[in-house]
Amino acid sequence: MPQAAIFIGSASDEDKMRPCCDVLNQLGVSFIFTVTSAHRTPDRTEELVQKLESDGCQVYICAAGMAAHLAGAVAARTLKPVIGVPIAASPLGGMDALLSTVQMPPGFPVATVALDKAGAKNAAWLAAQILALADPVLAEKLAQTRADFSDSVIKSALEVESRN
Ligand code: RP5
Repeated sequence: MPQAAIFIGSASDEDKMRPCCDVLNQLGVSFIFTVTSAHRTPDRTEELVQKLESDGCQVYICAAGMAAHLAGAVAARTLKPVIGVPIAASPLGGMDALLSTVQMPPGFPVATVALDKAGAKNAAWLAAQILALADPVLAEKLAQTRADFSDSVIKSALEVESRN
């Protein structure tokens, strides 16, 4: 049973979302990573959510570009948390996907993170934080990772200062 699902609207989104898989793998969170489109494969999107709901998936991460309706389409079909990653895939530089993802009507929230790879990573962290509410081992891994981030800043500070 995957704990999380990552959907991308097109194979062209894959490179930008691989960092999401990397973070989940690093934290030991099980997931499926697949392509489905709100517009091109609406039936597949519906079937995937139905199957994952019955398999016990706890959180969805949806990444799409342009008129990005994938996260919203999933949010309409589940009560589990849905995290949206807007992808910059058009001459509008991702503003189209950002607004399409974030501006959900009341009652159907999509927790929208940053665009592209930064958002991909934070989508994974946020999904892990949600799962950690009921998983003390994962919560400890997250705490350790925060400590590692802190250590790396201190190390960088010492290196920069040593060059003064
Ligand atoms: C969206 O349209 C996808 O998520 C992708 O970001 C964008 C372009 O898709 P392709 O034309 O590259 O398949 O649905």
